[in-house]
Amino acid sequence: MIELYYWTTPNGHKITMFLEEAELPYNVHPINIGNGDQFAPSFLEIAPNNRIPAIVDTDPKGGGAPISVFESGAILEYLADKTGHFLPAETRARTETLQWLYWQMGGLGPMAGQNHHFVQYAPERIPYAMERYVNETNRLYGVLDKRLADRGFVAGDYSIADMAIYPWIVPYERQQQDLETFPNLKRWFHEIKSRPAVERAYAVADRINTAPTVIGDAKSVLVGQAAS
Ligand SMILES: N[C@@H](CCC(=O)N[C@@H](CS)C(=O)NCC(=O)O)C(=O)O
Repeated sequence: MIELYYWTTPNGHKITMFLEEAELPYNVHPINIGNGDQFAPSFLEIAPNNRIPAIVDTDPKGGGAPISVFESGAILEYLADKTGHFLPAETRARTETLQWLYWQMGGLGPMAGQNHHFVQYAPERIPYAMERYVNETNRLYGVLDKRLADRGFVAGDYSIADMAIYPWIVPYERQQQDLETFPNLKRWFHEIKSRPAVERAYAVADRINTAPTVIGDAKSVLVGQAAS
């Protein structure tokens, strides 16, 4: 069984997308990051970075003690290796998939995250920061659009790279991006959106929380964290 420590945010959706697609049984443990659940000692034991998502696999491949994993990219890679799905074994295909997974982890995720921060949540309007992250998000959308010009998915068949990227495109309007200017990305986006497993993954989120996470008192939990 996979124990999933989760909240209804893009990095959380990546993992429900995988679990639903692979039809792996899992239990959801909601970690309400707006309430500060990510600082509970029991959560920090498996996710020392006080961020969701994290998993505990109580039945790891090869047996033995449960394995816990944090960082969404590492979780997707772990689950792909466990199931043998959505990450090819052959070296070239695997490398191609992983480089797009890490493109999301090191590029699109952090840049779009800063875009969300400065465009939607910052207590003051800082045009330089807003422009920088909206432009960088736009550049990354352009890279993805070009990549998708002559292929159905970012790396071969539907893979953990697509699962990592998709939830960060869902809020494209709030990121001040226009999908009409990225026709290949738009086609890919709607194709993934209509996958039954993706619909099920987002339905899981709707059962747990439909409110925006970064509102009211949650802002003082989520913004301005320093080492403790
Ligand atoms: N690189 C991490 C980022 C995880 C992350 O930023 N999670 C956010 C929600 S999407 C979170 O838990 N935030 C809690 C906080 O800021 O305290 C991953 O991909 O797992």
